[in-house]
Amino acid sequence: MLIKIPRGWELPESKVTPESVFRGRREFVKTLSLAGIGASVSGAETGLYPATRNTRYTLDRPLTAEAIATGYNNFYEFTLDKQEVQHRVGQFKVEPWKVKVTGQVNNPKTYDIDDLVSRFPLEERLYRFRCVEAWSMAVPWTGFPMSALLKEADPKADARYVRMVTAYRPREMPGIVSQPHYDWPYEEALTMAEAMNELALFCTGLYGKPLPKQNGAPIRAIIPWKYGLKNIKSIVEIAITKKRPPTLWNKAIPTEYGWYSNVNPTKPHPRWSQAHERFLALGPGGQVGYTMRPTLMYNGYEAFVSELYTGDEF
Ligand SMILES: Nc1nc2c(c(=O)[nH]1)N[C@H]1C(S)=C(S)[C@@H](COP(=O)(O)O)O[C@H]1N2
Ligand SMILES: [Mo]
Repeated sequence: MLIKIPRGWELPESKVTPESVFRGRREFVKTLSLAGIGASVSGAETGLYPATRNTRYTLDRPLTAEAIATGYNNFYEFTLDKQEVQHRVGQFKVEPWKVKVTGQVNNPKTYDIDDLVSRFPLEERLYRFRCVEAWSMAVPWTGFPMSALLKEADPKADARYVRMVTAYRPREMPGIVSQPHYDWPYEEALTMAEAMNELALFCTGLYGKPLPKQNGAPIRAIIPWKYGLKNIKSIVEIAITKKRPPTLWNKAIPTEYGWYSNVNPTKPHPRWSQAHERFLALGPGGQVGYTMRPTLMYNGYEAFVSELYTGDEF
């Protein structure tokens, strides 16, 4: 449940990172279970975190507390209850992990996750993150540009789209079993131009550490100008296609969740306005609160992505 809390409870970025500063707050935020328990740390990942921050990407707001980003999640393969996800990921095995790169490419390949994170230099970027449900965060992600992997795969001339698929493991993901009406596995897609945009990342970490399971370990997509649902978690397959791939949410409710799902304050969801967002922040008792902010066109990334669109995309 969201409790409105005053602006003063927003933490300045300097108070949230580095981790050593944040750790001092853990007593204070004990009503939220903290990340770390679910984090996957494989041998090859040791020493990769924290990655050097790329200062080209700056925020206009404080970073969201780590306890919120890792304790208030959408990951329907586990449960629809955001604050329960972190407690349902225990059976999910993220090591070993392979990612298959396939389709219209000259160099199809199945990568081991350890190979991926050592092959493509990791960097940290601070991005705004906006869910279609109207809550938002600001998160320090660690990852590498999608373009780095796509260039290595070497798309053929008729490659138009990038399709991404989440692991499908009913025995490890209890939400798949309790919500059989969704068309699992979770799938998302981008146009090739979107995936090649400098902002689009494959992420393997957050807050200077490997991704916790609830955030999509060991690898997920981060496309910061799109609604959260495009930011597919726990990816096992990346397929380059000629035809536009269907996506889980667009197939499920096409009138509510567009294939593009670009953040757009002027296009309301049929049941709520998108003009404002609830920027999540930690309340005095460690509860999840928020402050209202105007939604920015393309989530504030207009300068990077407006050339990709006419503005009519949905
Ligand atoms: N596989 C998978 N990926 C997913 C989802 C999901 O349910 N399953 N939820 C999406 C939605 S709606 C959001 S808002 C973000 C949430 O990411 P976070 O929990 O790291 O904040 O993940 C996205 N990626
Ligand atoms: Mo979302």
